Amino acid sequence: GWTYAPAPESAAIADVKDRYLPFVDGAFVEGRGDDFATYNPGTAETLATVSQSTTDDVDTAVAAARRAYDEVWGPMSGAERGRYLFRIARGLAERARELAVLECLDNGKPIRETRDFDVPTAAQHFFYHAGWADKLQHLGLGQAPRPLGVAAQVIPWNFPLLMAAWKIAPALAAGNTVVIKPAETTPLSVLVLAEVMADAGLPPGVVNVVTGAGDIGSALVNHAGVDKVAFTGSTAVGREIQRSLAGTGRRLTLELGGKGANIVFDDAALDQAVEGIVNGIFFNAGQVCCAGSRLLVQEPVAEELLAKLEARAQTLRIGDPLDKNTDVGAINSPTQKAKIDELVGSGADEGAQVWRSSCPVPERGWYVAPTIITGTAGSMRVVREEIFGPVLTVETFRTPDEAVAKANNTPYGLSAGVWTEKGSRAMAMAGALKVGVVWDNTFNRFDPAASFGGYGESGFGREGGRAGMAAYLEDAS
Ligand code: TXE
Repeated sequence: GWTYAPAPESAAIADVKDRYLPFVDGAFVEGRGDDFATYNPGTAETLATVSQSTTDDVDTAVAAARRAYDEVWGPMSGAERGRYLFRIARGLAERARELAVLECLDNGKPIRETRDFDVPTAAQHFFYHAGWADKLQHLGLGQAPRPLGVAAQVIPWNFPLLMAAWKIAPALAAGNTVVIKPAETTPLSVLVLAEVMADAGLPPGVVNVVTGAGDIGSALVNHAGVDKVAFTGSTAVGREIQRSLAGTGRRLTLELGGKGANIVFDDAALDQAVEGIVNGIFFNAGQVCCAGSRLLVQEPVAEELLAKLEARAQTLRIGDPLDKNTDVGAINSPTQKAKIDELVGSGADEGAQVWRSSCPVPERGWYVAPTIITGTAGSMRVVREEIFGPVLTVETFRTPDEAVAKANNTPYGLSAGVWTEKGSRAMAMAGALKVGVVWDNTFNRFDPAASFGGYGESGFGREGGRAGMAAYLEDAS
């Protein structure tokens, strides 16, 4: 079984190297572009420099992935592929402490989260998908399911290691090879994952990691040598990718933004709901696609719930992500912080009331204190747009139908939470909400066996579970 690594201490900062290289065809090689810096959001200082890939490097990586697919990984038996995945999972577990520190420093999220969630869940994804590799033909995914070929994967900065595991593990289990591009602000943990994969003996070219920003992401997803594209990121970029891939015959899955509703009925266990709401919007400082960013509360309990919620939010400690006592860490980049501040400002300008925790916030680094916005109207930007920060909007409702109407009144459709002691009501709500995942009396629970994905502008395709495997197979449905 999995045991958590001992709590990391700041001394582990020594694990961070000065400079990182892309991983292509089984080796860490210089990119042909200029170096770029990645920052520690907790202090706003440079954390490391990274050698940048060019479009030529993307060509090299795709060619390596193609060769590895044709010659090694495609022909390999599922059982053998599974053994590599198990080795990668164990390698992640062995380096859990180092990865937790690195992820904390590069992303800005609290060490408690990277230690207890990001890193163990990434390892779980490899363990889970390792088990699929030799069983595909038994599970109704076609007679002898065929992989798609070379998968191009572009991932965001909010769960760098976990998103990489989430994408790479099913691709490899199904027999595909991979070229992946991490986000430009958080490339480090994915490059350490490449080291773990190399140490596991993964044949050269099976997984390649290219580095850089959107231009390299675009070159990768539009590369003619790619058979499948998996993207997680903003709705705007997802739309652009879908447009540019139209008519190419390349398979595409998109996991985009969200505006999840957390719906609290008057019969809910309110203290438990408060914990779920706090987790739903302040976990990873709200930089979560499935965040519960809109609280919908039934009128009779609205006042009581809000008082409890503000009192609880006031107890959250904001600050140094490496401190084990920190609840809310830093925002990943100054751009994201500016976006959050601008949206909260728009709420105030449009007449909403903004409550903010008075917990002191460090002077250096990019922080936003937990924020709750009341007195909102459905037309306000704070209610309609994805804020992607520790900012909760509050609306009230009278009837279940009104709750459903308000929850569904968004172009997104990724997640929702329902808080009620009445099972029949929870089931009815789950059926009526147009979202990919509904949590009942809990929030932000993930399991590699459960498929995850959205409706509408939250994208299409599922990741995890059987549906996630099908997304990497030719004749599966
Ligand atoms: O996302 P981008 P950004 C939302 C969230 C956030 C906003 C902007 O609301 O505030 O998007 O974030 C790569 N072709 N989400 O600007 O640009 C890019 O290099 C191919 C929600 O950081 O979409 C990075 O690797 N790739 C989301 C990745 O796409 C391109 C998580 C994501 O960056 C590209 C992230 C292009 N044209 C943001 N342009 C979620 N679903 O959780 C950029 N990239």
